[in-house]
Amino acid sequence: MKRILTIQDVSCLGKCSLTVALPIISAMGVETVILPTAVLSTHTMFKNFTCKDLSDQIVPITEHWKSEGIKFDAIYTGYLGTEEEIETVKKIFADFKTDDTLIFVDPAMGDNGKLYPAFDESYAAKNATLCGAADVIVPNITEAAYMTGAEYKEEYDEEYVKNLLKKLSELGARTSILTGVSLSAGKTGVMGYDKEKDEFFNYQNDRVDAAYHGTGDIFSSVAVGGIVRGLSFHDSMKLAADYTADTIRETLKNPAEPWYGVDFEATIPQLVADLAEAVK
Ligand code: PXL
Repeated sequence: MKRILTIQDVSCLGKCSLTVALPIISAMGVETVILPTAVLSTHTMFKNFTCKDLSDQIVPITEHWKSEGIKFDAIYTGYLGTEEEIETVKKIFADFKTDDTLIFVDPAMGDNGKLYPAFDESYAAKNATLCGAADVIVPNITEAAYMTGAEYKEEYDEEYVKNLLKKLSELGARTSILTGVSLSAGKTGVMGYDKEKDEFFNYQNDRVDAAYHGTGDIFSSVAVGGIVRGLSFHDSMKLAADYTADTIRETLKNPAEPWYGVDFEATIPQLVADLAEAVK
């Protein structure tokens, strides 16, 4: 069985970061090793959340794994609380990367043109260096603009997205994937760039007019799970984009839908079936 290490916080309630990565990647038939960087009562969109930083545990935990000779097929990072944590994570990449380890970075730090409350421009610059140590990065347009210094636009064309992807690729990763890219009315999806092949790829889906927290983490979990299960980047992005859109649609059917996250639990059986079909 393949094995992914994912490094993110535990937001105990909130349907994001590790509480979505662990169930989704496990359901995709991949062992999921977790490295919790902090424990929060909820994600940071709630008021008055508690937060216990666990960064002093990261080195002892990974040293133990090293002494056991543990290897990972991929290392997937999401929301990281501080710049120091990003530096520690870079060392983990250097310690555990082999020729067969995919480094997948989701620089989760903002949306809709703004950084999350905990972050500033210096944090965004540090996240850009983490992207430089990755094979695959999956920012949204907000995160990409902060990391590259490009202008953030709500309305844009394909040229803008291609330029942003090229700028992202200069950070260092071979494959850059922009999420939340809408290239025509009623559609939304992802666009990627493989700098070694100098090739763009694009997948657009019907747009669902609702925005929920945690959907970026859901997309990334499925994308990295799909790649590790042997899907091409393009097929993996398609699986992840379809699952995210279907999950939002499913959530909207629930009259008691929670505002803080999506009902991804309801769509896991379909994800498992779609993955089985895709890897045939
Ligand atoms: O979904 C990204 C995320 C993860 N973890 C925490 C967050 C957020 C987004 O706000 O607050 C703690």
